[in-house]
Amino acid sequence: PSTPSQTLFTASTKCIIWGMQQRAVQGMLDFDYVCSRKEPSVEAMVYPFTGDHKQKFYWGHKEILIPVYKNMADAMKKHPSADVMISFASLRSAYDSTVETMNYPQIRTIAIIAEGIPENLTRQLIKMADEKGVHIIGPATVGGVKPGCLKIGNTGGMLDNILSSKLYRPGSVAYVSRSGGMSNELNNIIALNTNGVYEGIAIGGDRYPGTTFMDHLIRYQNEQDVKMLVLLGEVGGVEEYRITQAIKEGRITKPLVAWCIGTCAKMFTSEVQFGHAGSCANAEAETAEAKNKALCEAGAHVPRSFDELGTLIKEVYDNLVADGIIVPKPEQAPPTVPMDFSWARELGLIRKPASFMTSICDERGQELLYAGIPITEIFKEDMGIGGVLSLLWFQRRLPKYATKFIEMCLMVTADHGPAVSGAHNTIVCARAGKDLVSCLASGLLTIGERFGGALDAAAKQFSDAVDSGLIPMEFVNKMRKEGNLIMGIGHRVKSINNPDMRVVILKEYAKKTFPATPLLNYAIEVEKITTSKKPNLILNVDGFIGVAFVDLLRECGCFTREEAQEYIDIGALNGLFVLGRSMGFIGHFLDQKRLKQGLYRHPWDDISYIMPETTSEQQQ
Ligand code: Q5B
Repeated sequence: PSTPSQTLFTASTKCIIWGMQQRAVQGMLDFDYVCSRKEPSVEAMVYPFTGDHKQKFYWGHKEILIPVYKNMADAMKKHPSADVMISFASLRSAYDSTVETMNYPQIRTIAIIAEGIPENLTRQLIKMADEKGVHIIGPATVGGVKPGCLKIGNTGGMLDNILSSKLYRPGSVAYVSRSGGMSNELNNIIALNTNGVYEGIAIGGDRYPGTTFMDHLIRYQNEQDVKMLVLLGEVGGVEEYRITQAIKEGRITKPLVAWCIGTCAKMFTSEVQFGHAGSCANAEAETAEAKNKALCEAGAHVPRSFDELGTLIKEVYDNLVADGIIVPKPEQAPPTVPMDFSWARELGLIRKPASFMTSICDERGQELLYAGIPITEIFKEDMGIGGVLSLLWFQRRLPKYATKFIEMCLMVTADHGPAVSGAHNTIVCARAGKDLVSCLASGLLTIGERFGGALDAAAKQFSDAVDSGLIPMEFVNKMRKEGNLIMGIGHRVKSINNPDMRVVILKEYAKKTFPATPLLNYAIEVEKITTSKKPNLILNVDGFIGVAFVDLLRECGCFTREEAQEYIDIGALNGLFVLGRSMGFIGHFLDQKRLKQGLYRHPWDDISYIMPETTSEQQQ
């Protein structure tokens, strides 16, 4: 870069973030806040895949909005004071977006996080950046940190790490490393052994980093408040020799503690490629050992092993303190940043009563669970709709005969022609041009005690009668005396002369498979009495399912008497008709649409218009 000694970041540095990286942005804002920055370092975000909008973040306790722009041009125009771009672009888009960024002279520093950008493209970016005097940090880096000023993206980890490494206020030690992970190690080592980090940059693991060790060390050399330097190099490349040269030529005069990692490479018989693209020694001079030796000979403080790095840093630091070059400042507690709720809960620091409780389905884990049973098992066991319903409605596996009965109920109630209330409503609604959900809802809303929704009331009336010891005749008389219809009795078209085959099928099955059917037997006795009065006062489909289901709940052995009663009381049984008939209503909706039926208007001749009688005065 044309101005290598430039200070990159100050306490008023403003950045633009490329990419929808909310966590990284929140981390930067928390860092800013804990550093007592006056304003957030993040001005705006650029994300080409959504329209312009705002994202909500925390600034300490407060909530703030940060604008997101679809176009970089808009972000630059609206935020002319931003001079840092932190690019989370993928390795595929990083080149283009960095070239675009360099078209805006306001941007002086670009951090490129992406790993795996082709080397020829990176070299082109470096050339362009050199021509324009732009500093590139990366690619393949976490970025860097300057306490009190700026944290690039995820550098330094979470807030607890920032606090423990004292990155919220500047120290006197500036470092440069390749790796982001190792830079965090350095943050810790430096915090433990000195008055802290002044600035730390991870130049990235690629063979061609945008800026080099030298670029940053020379900057640090020129920063008055930097009193000592730390270099964490790596096996591979010859960059460290430029530093030895600079020390020898007196361009680097501040004490430098240096170590190149990768000395273990000599333990392998073949060439070793470490994690970074650039960390492979192609010649003896590129080995970590050779570079450590050269650094030591040039006058850098080089430990015998990485383990001794901290001790040596402390030794050099203590000497600077003893010489009065560093005067440690009294520590001041940083402002507290509220901990994120989810993190605090993960750490077990807080608890909060949940607003909702649920006990039937859990979708959070690897597999969807219905009442604790993984969905794969449900299919493996071929539990069917009846099995699923038994889990979701009754929270337990019911025996096969019971789940089959549930399925039979759904099958027989699926439809009963276009003339019934619900289907009629669905049809009229469909012909008014409404959508599936509206038409279905319109049909479902007719379900009630007269039509299709008499199951629960039938279950209750009949079971109460049996439980209170009324014989069928007493029950019928009592209901008549009270002026109440018996729920589940009576049908508009079915009668003893025109039996409802749905009921016949279900009755046969229940009698054959249920352990006992006391309530059904009772209802059949009631039916004998009511049909003797009128042939259509049969035990209808609602009534049959209602009473048979009480028998199932009470006799199958899966429920206590109280549990069985609870399902009757909370009104579970109408659900069977609602679910079953939804199939039919949807069928009617599709049918009307398919038949291209127009808007329905009921004919006048089928409506009896009865106006209130008017007096002669009113007529005048
Ligand atoms: N009477 C179902 O009435 C209907 C009596 C009764 C004692 C009774 C009526 C009723 C109870 C509710 C019920 C579910 C309205 C029906 C269904 C699904 C469906 C529908 C489909 C499908 C029929 C004539 C005489 C009067 C009444 C007496 C009538 N019901 N007495 N207990 N329950 N039942 N709903 O034919 O002395 O002459 O004045 O409300 O179970 O919805 O296919 O259509 O799948 O879609 O109009 O099957 O029974 O009889 O009201 O003219 O009464 O019988 O007191 O006596 P009707 P009404 P009286 S299944």
